Amino acid sequence: MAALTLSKGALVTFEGGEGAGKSTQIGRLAERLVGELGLAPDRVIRVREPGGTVLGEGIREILKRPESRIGGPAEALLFAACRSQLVEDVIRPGISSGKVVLCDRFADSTVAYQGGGRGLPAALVDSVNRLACGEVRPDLTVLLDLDPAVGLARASARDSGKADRLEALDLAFHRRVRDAYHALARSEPARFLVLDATRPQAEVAEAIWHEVRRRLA
Ligand code: Z5A
Repeated sequence: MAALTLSKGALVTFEGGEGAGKSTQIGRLAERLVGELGLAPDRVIRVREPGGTVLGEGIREILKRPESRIGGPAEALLFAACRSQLVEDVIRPGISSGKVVLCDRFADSTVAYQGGGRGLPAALVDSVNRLACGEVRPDLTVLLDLDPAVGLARASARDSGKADRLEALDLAFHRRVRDAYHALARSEPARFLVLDATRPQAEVAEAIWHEVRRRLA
């Protein structure tokens, strides 16, 4: 298992279905990296996918809008365009300058949603991810795992019942996404930390902190 060290930068990605608690846990981890580990605030970067750049935020709006008509391959390419720009503008420079980059979704999301959910061929998904990420790979990926029915209900409660284009897809789609995440985690056990996202927020945060500290030590 590759150890993250404070002398060099690191990429920690958060994955899982809607409402799994990714944003919540990224916020908690960022606070502890600064407050407990003593990293300067500017050494911790938080980004989200799709988004994090002017291009990415623009495409995000199109991708989420319920009325957008986007086929599977176009969807994969749009997510890849966002990722490519984010890697170039923020992630690669961040890691090179010794920062800890906390990313809300990354290439595994395309494997899970466009591969598992939409059924695009794995080879196609791999090639767009390779184009978008280049040599950049997460040092640690936290997979927050929960039944999609529970996650969608959480997201819906948070957003007053409004569902975006992807959230509105049926439960079977979201179950395929979850299965794809499980397969990814099984194929790279050293990179993935899989946590039961139905546990209380504080317990999930503690498990993440334990793993991050162990790797940063
Ligand atoms: N997508 C894709 O298809 N392909 C790709 O390559 C990429 C993305 C990169 C992005 O949506 C969509 O794009 C996403 C996948 C797709 N779509 N779908 N469907 P997004 O960025 O808007 O949202 P998201 O990434 O799906 O996350 P989210 O719904 O915002 O949820 P979250 O960040 O994981 O959860 P949260 O906001 O931290 O928590 C949700 C609520 O649950 C909130 O009220 C919390 O207080 C509560 N919560 C959090 N933790 C707990 C625990 N432990 N117990 C109880 N309640 C909790």
